[in-house]
Amino acid sequence: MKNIDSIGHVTGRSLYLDDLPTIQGTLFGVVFDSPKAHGKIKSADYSKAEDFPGVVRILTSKDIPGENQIGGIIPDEPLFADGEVHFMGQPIAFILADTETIAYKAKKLIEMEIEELPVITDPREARAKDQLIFPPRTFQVGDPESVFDSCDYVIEGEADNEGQEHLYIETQGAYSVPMENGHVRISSSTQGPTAVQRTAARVLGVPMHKVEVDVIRLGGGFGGKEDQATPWGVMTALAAQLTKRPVKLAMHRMDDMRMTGKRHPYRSDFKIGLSKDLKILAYEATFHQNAGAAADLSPAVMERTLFHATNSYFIPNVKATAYSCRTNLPPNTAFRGFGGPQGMFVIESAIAKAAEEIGVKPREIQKANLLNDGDEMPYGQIMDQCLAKNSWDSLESSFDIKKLEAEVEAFNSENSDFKKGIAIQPICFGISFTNTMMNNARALVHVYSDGSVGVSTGAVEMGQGVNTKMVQVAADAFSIDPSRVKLETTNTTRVANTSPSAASATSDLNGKALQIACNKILDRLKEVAVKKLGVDASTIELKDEKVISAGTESDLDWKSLIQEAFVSRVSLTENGHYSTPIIHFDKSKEKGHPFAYHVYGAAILTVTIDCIRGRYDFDSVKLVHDFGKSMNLPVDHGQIEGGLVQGIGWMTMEELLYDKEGKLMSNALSTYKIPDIYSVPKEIAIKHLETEGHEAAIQKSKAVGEPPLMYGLGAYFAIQNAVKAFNPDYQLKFHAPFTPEKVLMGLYEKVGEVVPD
Ligand code: LUZ
Ligand code: MOS
Repeated sequence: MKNIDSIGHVTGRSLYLDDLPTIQGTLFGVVFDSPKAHGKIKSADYSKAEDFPGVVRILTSKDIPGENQIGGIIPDEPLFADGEVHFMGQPIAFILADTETIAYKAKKLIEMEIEELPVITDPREARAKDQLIFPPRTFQVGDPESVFDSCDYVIEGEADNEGQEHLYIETQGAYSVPMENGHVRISSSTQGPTAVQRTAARVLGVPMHKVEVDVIRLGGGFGGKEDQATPWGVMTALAAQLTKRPVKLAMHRMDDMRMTGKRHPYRSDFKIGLSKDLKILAYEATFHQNAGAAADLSPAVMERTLFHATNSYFIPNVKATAYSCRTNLPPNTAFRGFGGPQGMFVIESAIAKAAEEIGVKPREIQKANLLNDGDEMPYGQIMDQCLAKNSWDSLESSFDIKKLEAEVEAFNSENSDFKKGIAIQPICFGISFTNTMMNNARALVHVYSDGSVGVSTGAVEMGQGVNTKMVQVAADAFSIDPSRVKLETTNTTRVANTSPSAASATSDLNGKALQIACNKILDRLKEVAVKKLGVDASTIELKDEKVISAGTESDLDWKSLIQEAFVSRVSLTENGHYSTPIIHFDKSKEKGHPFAYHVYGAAILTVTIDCIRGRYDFDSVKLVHDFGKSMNLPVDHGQIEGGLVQGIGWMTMEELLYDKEGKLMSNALSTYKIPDIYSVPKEIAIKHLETEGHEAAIQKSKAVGEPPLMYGLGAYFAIQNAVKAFNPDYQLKFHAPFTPEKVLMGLYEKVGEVVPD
């Protein structure tokens, strides 16, 4: 089935927040944000701005009737800074004016004196100064410390990664409309409508039922709107409540980039011990997560780093410790992979360094340590239906790795100005919110008397195609044409208490809830048919819009059956609730079974570097991916291609830079470069791992949102491999992204020379 949004998207007819018709009297909001990364607000003078013609009101922390608190996991983040500022871009005030232009002009008239305090941007420095957001956590199995002594090889090192800007095409925004009796209706570009609702209620000082949040669709989220769409929804709701006028905020790109958090940079240490036959016997990792100035989702992100610290490998002795470090950057947040990629980068770096020192190829170590059924992960889950080896074997048999390597070597021996590099990247990603409680969803289904169907779920469409999958689920359950099914907006009054659309779990959770709702209606419809036709209940089925009884088509079709049910006063509405079975996790022991299942795969990445200029092109990425039984291959391929390219971007060209004062230097599309059509791999070959799929996956079609991003990790190692082919003096370094500048430095680095990082 085609993505139901494809025509709308290419013709520009799909509606986004900024396309909503503006109601007469709407005010436009612009955020006044901190110009300093850390300091005390000594004085604030809004009078000139307030007097500017067209300015209606300026809101600050003093105007908040409820709590000035938006922290979701830890209550440590004010909506508006009060007394102190902790990062550049922190909201301090909200200017409301008749037009956005006026609000921007007034912003310049605000006078503020800030006494500067020391700024920390580096997580190691933060840890040294005891600036932790919450206490560190350790996942451990066995005892690596006692095992290192008996290892044939022990290798230590550091591996660092920088952040990543989400760069959703649609920037953050919200449009709030005051309703009667103090109710407010928020249209939000959020992955988490309930988070917006809950937080707005808290800040406005009203019960949640007075806040309705509606989401049509998002022009991309990637995690950036899991938590950080909330402040804008709340600010506009507050403003609507106080002014009794509709209030809109549609952020400009540079405001968005400056004020919002990104993927977490990490600074990490590793120690890996191997036997002569390349078995990894022990692994230690210490992660320093750059959380930014407040917790946001950092506790959960850090947890997922620990869960994925060993990627697809079985290691009997592991100790992984993580520190969430408070710095004066915007609070970093969810980003596709959610800390998993950061953890996986470190083990892959450790393997690359070990391979170099032992004198083998990284793939030999990777292959020798792949997970098997029955292996215990450091967090206690015993692997079953494990496909790490199957993926690798399928990669080897589908794409001749040795031949590809030989081609790279042949190219490198014949060329001096260009070199090729190759890397293999296996992945293993756990599916479920790591916070067990969040793994539930609901769906509301109406069958209208004309046989058309309206479906509401907690799923937010953000380009990933979840609405298309939901249409498929409902159409399949009823065996009706998909054109009869309409996906409604995501709305907190129709589906309440939702988890955000995140963790790759949205189709599974909401799809299963939807199946439950549809099946309840279906059961009632069958009873109606049995009565009407006077046949045996056990032989009734609905197929292709026909009622089949004992294998023969009856006179009843979908429409007449619905009519019959309607006149018989049978309910045509149902609610479905699904919560993932089996999963559990005990934080006091750091053990359990947190994931419903894992998604596997393996990729071969080949790159050509230009040894005069330092630039590079990816020739091809060939991969084997575990889709389960994909329910929509075009949609799933879209996720593979997009995720892969986003992962390569993070590892290569996307360079997020803050200066020592905590100011974002790469603050616009002119200075922050993401992959475009010219820089994507010239070939992306996707092979499906043939499997039965997993029961916990919707229609056995496994989660596909985040896992493919991690194929991109291989980009770093492929480039490094090419640099080494040109310059044998080059010393392996693990500090992503591997920008063209760094490639150039690496190409010409000499033994003993210290190259600035
Ligand atoms: N969000 C969250 C996520 O709250 N918990 C998770 O485990 C998660 N995983 C991936 C992406 N978002
Ligand atoms: Mo996410 S990182 O919003 O699944």
